Amino acid sequence: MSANCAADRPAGRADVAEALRRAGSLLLITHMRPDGDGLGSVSGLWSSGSAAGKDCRVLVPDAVPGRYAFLLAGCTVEPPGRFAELAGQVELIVVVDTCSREQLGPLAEAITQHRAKVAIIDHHATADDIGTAVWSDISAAAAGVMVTELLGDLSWPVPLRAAEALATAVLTDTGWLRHANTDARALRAVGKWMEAGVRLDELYRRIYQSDRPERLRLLAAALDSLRLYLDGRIAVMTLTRDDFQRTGAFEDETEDIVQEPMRLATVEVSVIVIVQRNGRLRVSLRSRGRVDVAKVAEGFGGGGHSDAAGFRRDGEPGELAKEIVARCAALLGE
Ligand SMILES: [Mn+2]
Repeated sequence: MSANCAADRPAGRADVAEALRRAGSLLLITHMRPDGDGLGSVSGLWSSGSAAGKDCRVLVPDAVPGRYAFLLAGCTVEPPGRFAELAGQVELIVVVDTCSREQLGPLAEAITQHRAKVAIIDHHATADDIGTAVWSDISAAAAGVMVTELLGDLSWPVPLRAAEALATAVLTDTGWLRHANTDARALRAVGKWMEAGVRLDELYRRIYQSDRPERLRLLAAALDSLRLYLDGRIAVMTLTRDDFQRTGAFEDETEDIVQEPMRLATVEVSVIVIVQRNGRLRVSLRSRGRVDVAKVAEGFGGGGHSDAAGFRRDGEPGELAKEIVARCAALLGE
């Protein structure tokens, strides 16, 4: 019997598929600091849902990074200020790639009033009680894998741009099929969209080889700040306000820089501390597997996956870096 047989499907998947099938109007939402998975999944649902005759609206609680603007080209992206009005109008609110109120930023309070019509499609461990139809699958490499499977269940038409968006979702959350979360299920989703006409080389170029020189200079500044601890097992980089001013880079151009120290054979954990425009510190962590960085981030009020997590905090970058290194060292048994 195939793993795709209806009898084997988790209840959440059937509940969410049914909610999507029934609703005539959808409000599609993803998390703060939206990434390729959140935006790609929303975009895929938006264009496929629209092709299926649904009235689809998209609302993003934070700025859309330039790198991913193509995913929502031609789509009216509603600001968070319109949430209350739109949430009242639509039949179903679909929250994709998060189930954490904190990750919804300005919508965190308002969404609780609409629990009865909220559906969740998510693959994170942090799960608040914000929806009634909830498909949470931490084994899924990306929310885009789950949306791919849902669209198969629904038999909705999938225009090429939806296929591109969903391929982007899976490819970006798996580090272009390099990270430990890459599995056969993720490859099947990508394979499906390749068969629909998606060109992976063109997507790669559009997403990762379309940087501005300012971003490359910011990367240089980050590499220049690299400090190694514990025989090179912990890497810490810092980006200051001066780095942004000097290079002219934007705050949304820091994505994936934290990945760079993983080029070093010794590195188990990579950390980047970024001083935001508002003066707060934003920290991203990556792990090669020995340290559960979600646990580290949770200790500072954040969260994420065991191999990719983050948090925000007030403080001084050097002091915070020391604290993080000490926590990671403890988890490495040092
Ligand atoms: Mn994701």
